[in-house]
Amino acid sequence: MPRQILNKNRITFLSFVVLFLVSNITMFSIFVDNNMMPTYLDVDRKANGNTMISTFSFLEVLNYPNRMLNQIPVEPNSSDHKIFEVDRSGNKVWELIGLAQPHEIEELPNGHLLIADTGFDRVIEIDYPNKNIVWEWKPEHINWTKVNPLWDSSHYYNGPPAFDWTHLNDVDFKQYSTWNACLISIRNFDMIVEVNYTAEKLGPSNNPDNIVWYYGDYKNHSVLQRQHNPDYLSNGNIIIADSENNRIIEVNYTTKKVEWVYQSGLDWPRDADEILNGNILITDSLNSRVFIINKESKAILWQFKGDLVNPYEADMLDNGNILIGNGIGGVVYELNRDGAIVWKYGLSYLKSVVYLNCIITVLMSGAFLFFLFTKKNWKAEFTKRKLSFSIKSGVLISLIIISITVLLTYTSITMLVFRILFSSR
Ligand SMILES: [Ca+2]
Ligand SMILES: [Ca+2]
Ligand SMILES: [Ca+2]
Repeated sequence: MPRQILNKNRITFLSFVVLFLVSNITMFSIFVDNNMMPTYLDVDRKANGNTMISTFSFLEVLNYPNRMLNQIPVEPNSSDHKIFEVDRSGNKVWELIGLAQPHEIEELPNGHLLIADTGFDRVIEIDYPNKNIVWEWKPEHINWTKVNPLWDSSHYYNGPPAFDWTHLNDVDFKQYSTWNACLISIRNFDMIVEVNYTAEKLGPSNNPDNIVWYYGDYKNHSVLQRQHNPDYLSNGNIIIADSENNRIIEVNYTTKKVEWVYQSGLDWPRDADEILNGNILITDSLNSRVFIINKESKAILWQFKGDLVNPYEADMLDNGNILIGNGIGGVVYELNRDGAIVWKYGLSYLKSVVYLNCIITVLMSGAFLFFLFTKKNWKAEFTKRKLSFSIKSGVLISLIIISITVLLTYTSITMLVFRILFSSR
């Protein structure tokens, strides 16, 4: 009799293990094959209400986990790396492929797009909605010694200018009264440069004389360390997410002195924007949070952590909502100031996996409990094997409670594991 029970137990247990594996693998394949689990980097709301999203697929991460490290170029027309535009209903209305981990999109006043095409080490301008490249700027073409006589080629070329050697990760645009400028972040140079865009467009382009300002110095990490998203401030200074120094700094444009620092509890911040009233919106990537501080007092005025996994950047929209490119979380969010989601694009793979596994765990534990309570001879079991029975029941009931708790509150373990696995710097 006990032998039979044990066999049934085994069969039930094995069935559920198989169910776990099959359902998880199926779900994973569906998400990966359909490019439903991308990494969202820059997200911008356009004047027409659509949203521009720069992304690369999770398939890319799986196939080439060390692409950047080993400088393995992206195939020229790979659709795994792209920028696309979605309308309010989530319809894709425009798409540009042929990029490599594009990190930034900047809509110009004439409707053209500036793109930081990170892996291909360049800034390109596209005559949107066409897709012709009308300007290209590459650090590779710059004679850096002309920018600073102390910089010879060995200063920057710690390898041949192959794929992703500079990791050029941002471009910002500014209209001065008589000329226009681009602020470009060259991460592996630990440096940002301001380029005279007007002069570049007149040509010849990629002219070192058109670099009118720079900040940072290769490997001098007390100045900058692998930064992201430098922006012009309204006072003319530059704000920079000094990512691997875990701080946000404001640099005086004239003196190049650091005028303001925020570094309280940051872990790889990748974006800091000046918003209304001079407050600062910060994307704290490895802490998976987006928050707003008062610039003077540095007090946190607003914070959102729910369902973010390694977010890349956030913008405050004209309506006061916050748009977030949720890194490897698989979803772009627009939140109101109460933290409620008012618009989203994409599906959360992580969330789906957690839900699926919790549901299976509840079912599995429930079935075991049912089996225990109905098949066992209560009185006999209690006197004979009280301890083992109680432990079994206790463990299963705990599993159910834990699963329900995770189902209800979400986040936690799976999120943390994914964060650690895929937060490649
Ligand atoms: Ca942008
Ligand atoms: Ca930016
Ligand atoms: Ca931003």
